[in-house]
Amino acid sequence: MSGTRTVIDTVGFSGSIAGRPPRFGGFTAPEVMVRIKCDVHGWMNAYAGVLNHPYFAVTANGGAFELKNLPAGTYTIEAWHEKLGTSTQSVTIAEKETKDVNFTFKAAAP
Ligand SMILES: [Cu+2]
Repeated sequence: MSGTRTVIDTVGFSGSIAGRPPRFGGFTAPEVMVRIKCDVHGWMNAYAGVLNHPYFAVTANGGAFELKNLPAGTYTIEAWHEKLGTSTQSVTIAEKETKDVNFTFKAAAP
């Protein structure tokens, strides 16, 4: 689950250009992350995480996140940042237990 793949490479996705049919056929398998970009405007892009479970979160402004209602078990939690890459941690959680997991990303020196 590392790196990114650009799945949508046509403006047909938005239907913004007449006569160009959409080429996007949907997601068929879990994948993190899929880059979505615009062929017309180079600065327009987004990322989508395609998962087959409900245990994911987008961080708040301060970086906090919550994964609620995880069944007891051992999990690999992966944090992803579009410029800083990924970081993983293993966590074992019991029924109704709450645990803190912290990720630190270091930006490259300018
Ligand atoms: Cu655009």
